[in-house]
Amino acid sequence: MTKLLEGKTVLVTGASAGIGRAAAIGAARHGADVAINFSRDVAGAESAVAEIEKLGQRGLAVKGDVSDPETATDFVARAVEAFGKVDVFVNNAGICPFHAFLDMPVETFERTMRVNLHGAYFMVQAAANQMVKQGHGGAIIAVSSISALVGGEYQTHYTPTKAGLHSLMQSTAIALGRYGIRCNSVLPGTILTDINKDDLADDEKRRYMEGRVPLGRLGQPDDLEGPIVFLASDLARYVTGASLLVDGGAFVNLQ
Ligand code: NAD
Ligand code: RM4
Repeated sequence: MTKLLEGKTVLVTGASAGIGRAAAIGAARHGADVAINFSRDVAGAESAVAEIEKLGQRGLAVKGDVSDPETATDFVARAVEAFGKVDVFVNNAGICPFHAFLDMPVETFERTMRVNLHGAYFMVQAAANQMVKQGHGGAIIAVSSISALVGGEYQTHYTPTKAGLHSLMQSTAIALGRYGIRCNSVLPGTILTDINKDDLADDEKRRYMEGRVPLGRLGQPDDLEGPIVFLASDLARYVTGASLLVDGGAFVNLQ
């Protein structure tokens, strides 16, 4: 296999499980040293680092809640201390506490904004400052969502954060282009992870969601590995400000 990220240092937020974990392990499979941020799941973080090391790469887990801006500067500083640089930053951490619109609790709305959008803003800023200081460019990838483009009845707090991430990558692509830093997003469809386990425990909803996908199945976390590694790699050297749907065709499936 051609290794696409040989010699690079990759940082991924929220990588103890799900898509973030798949991205971190995928980066290691492609020759990168990988630092992961995690919030609470120590066992998940340790096992992700063990997988990275099993692939012959260096791994590091740094604990921190991304809703606190200091987590961002700490994560980047710890990664630089361990690996000397940051080449790729993947903003993945996110929450989606499904809830109806009319009685959305203020704290659920605010927490979702703070984790998904404010957290991303300060993480991307900290990673970009480090890349600018290094002077050899870099790649930033946000895990946005198909939900940046379409709505969800129980996601009125969540979809604006995903549209916000998509927009953040467009604006940072402009702000950081002169430094050779590329900014793109992936827009996953419905991927089977902890974030939607309860929501998809409803058989009728799960069948409906599966039925919307032309490729005939819901996604798995490692379906995101290739698209994220591609955008991180030099194969995507002239790609910035772009977004890549990774949804089995769900978005285009009108009729
Ligand atoms: P997941 O619940 O397995 O992963 C979310 C990760 O974020 C977990 O590791 C969690 O610990 C971490 N996290 C949550 N709050 C955090 C905080 N405050 N600080 C640090 N880490 C925190 O679910 P997932 O599906 O892998 O989600 C990853 C990303 O993918 C999210 O941003 C989500 O919006 C996005 N996404 C998921 C789907 C899907 O269908 N699963 C679709 C589109 C986009
Ligand atoms: C995604 C999309 C999926 C949902 C997850 C939580 O953005 O809306 O359908 O399961 O979020």
